[in-house]
Amino acid sequence: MTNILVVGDGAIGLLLSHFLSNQHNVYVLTRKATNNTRFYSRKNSASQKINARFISLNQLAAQPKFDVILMTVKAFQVQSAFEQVKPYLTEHTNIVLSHNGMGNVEELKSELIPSQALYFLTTSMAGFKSNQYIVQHTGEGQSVIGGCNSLALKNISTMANTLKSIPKLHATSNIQQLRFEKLFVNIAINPLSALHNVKNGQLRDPQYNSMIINLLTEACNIAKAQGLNIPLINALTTAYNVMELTAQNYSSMQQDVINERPTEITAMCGYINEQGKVYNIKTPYNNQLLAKIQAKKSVV
Ligand code: KPL
Repeated sequence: MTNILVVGDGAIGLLLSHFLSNQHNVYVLTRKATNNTRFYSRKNSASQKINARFISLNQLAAQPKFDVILMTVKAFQVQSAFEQVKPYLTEHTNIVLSHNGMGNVEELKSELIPSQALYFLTTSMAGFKSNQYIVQHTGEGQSVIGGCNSLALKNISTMANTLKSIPKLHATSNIQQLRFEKLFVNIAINPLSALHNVKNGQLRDPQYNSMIINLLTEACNIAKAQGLNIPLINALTTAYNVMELTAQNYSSMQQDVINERPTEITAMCGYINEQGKVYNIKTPYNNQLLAKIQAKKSVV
């Protein structure tokens, strides 16, 4: 059994904790009450208790050593959350990042020693918290894990095997491509669903087609400038598949905007805007959505 610390108890943190705790000792670092039971709920089946231990920061030192630390906080929270858990890393702790959008990998890489592997996990699994303690699993979706430093690239199959209780988990050898593919999905779905306050599936409506094509054309141009080959048709096919798979779900950005929480827009359209400046590529559609989401309250 592996000791896994999940940092963050948002919807994805709770879903992953539920699946991983079927096989491992899972601890979840939370800022909320630690003595309340959390539940996993799926469609019409009975809710199940999430079989993990919920702990606060001041309880970290009293726990056994962690083999894996899975960071499920949002892109803009990763650096500060990592500083909090850093004192509890062993020489061989594996770090797994999982968030929407780009950023953080280079920064974390420079904080780790060669015997600490760094991975990135993307997931299209969808869920939301119907209250602080219940996560509703609303959408099937693939999860893909890739190595971000030399040790992780070498050990990727072992890590994928350790995390195999996560449904539909695959390993990849090309992390940057993997992250870009997920970025495309998020750029196509998240800002539009938040601005129009619609479920992911409603974005298949023809009125959104040209905007989605324009957003993804710009993102493909940036990927190409970075040496990645992601044809527009592939990006569109994947995005529309995820809309289909998560049709009844609200995206994380829609939920953030509705609840007046900071969004991940700077790690999505903001990244395309920033890279556009680096490569001298125009990105007016991503810039437009970046500005519109930033105009909402509580945006980071
Ligand atoms: O990642 C997602 C999110 O809501 O943040 C999905 C469900 C894949 C849609 O972009």
